[in-house]
Amino acid sequence: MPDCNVFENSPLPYAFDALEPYIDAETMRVHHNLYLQAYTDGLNALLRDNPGLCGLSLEGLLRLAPCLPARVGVPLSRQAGGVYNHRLFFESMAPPGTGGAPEGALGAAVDRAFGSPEGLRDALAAAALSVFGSGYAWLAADGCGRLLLRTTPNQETPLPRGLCPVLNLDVWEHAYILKHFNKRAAYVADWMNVVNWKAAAARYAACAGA
Ligand code: MN3
Repeated sequence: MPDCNVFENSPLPYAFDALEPYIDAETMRVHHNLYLQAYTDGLNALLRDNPGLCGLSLEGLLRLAPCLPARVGVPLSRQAGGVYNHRLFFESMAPPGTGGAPEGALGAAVDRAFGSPEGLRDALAAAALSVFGSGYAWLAADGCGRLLLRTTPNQETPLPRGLCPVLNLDVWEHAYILKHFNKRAAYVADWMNVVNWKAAAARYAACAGA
């Protein structure tokens, strides 16, 4: 049997309480240590049962999943999606005052697509509020480097649609219920204070092949 990737629960790039007062420490601890860990364990179990999938990257697994029989493809897209989406979500945030603003090539693309950073924030918030039930709002780049917003249900990603994710916003209730209860709009407004625009700019540059 070939060696198989064993995915590890990558540590948060900041302390659990680093996003206070906007995102509380207990939410971050539960979200990382329980939710992302569970998806990581689920993905590893799936790879053990399907050694033919071993050796692929997370992105490679997610692009392949829709092409597989549903018996394997559906659980694979859920578990690999849960790992990919949470890693990106945690990397999409930074302690208040440290995330910068949309600048450089990202800033120019934001202005072209949304008019201004405020226009992007408003449109992203509206997208996040439009998700019914569990899912994500995404800022992504198409093959021409244009920015667009998408939403996905559950743990789906825009990768099989050929889009390159720049940042994502987790609107599953577990992302905010401990602090914001059922007030998703309050959570989204708080979240805008901890966006890591520097990481988004680096990701956008990678998407554009710059
Ligand atoms: Mn989550």
